[in-house]
Amino acid sequence: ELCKGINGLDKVVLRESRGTSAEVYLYGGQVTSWKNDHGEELLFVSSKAIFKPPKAIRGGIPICFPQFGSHGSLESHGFARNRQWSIDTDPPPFPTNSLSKAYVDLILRPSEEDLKIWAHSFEFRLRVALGPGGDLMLTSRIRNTSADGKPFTFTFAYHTYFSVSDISEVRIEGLETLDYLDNLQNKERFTEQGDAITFESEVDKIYLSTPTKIAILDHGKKRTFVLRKDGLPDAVVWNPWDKKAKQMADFGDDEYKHMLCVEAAAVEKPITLKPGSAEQLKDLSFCSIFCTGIRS
Ligand code: TA6
Repeated sequence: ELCKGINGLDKVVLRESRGTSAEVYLYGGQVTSWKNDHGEELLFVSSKAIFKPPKAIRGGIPICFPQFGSHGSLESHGFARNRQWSIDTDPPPFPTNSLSKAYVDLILRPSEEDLKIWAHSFEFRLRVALGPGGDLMLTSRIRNTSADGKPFTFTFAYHTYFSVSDISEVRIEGLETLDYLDNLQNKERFTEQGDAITFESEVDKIYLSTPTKIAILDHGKKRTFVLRKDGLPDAVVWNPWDKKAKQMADFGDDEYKHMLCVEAAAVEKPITLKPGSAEQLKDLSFCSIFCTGIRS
């Protein structure tokens, strides 16, 4: 269902028979809402988010492409998150989404202006689907459509903002003992010690070669998010904490307590795509998030 969202921007609303729903803005190809069958919102969007180009929407799931963060010469997190995407009304079958009836395919192709800042022709297909169990599934299929025969290289992330009760009540399982690059310490490499990850101050880390399954446990809301991913070896964990929160115009001063970004990503080893038959169609990434009552 295509309808008008904030500031008249186009959005697609997906509904699944058990009552779960999701909303995707064509601006940014950005998921901004995912609700469970009790109508509870599972993603965080700032009350100060600006739903207006050229600013990316603060919250939901921004798509970082063709660059994650400042890992390159483009604007931070690339340009896909502040471009207008279009709907493909005749999408191809995807093996990963065969179970889902509630889905939409959004397409992004570079404009003439985009080609001036990143000289590679591509087609980015983002499928957003609600699974039969209420899980949210995102699949990205990126094609190199260059006529010049040259490969291109990019970094990527699903910059997912989870809604949490209180950051002090949250822990992440699946990243302990892994290596990470710390964005707060010149992107230097460290090794995580000890148990599950908990939060007491600003965090901005890129965990490397992470497992395909990561769990985010929220004791306050008695909820667990299980993130599964494929084709995306890294996992970024970010919370701006109080000082950074105050510096962001589109983020409330206390909102850091109620959000946590855990992002399926490919940062350390950029992905290279060749044009031409065999490599042209490549399922880049799959990310699904499932939310349940907390494990005992
Ligand atoms: O994913 C973490 C990060 O790269 C942080 O460094 C932080 O700045 C955040 O993303 C938000 O970036 P943005 O450009 O949306 O303000």
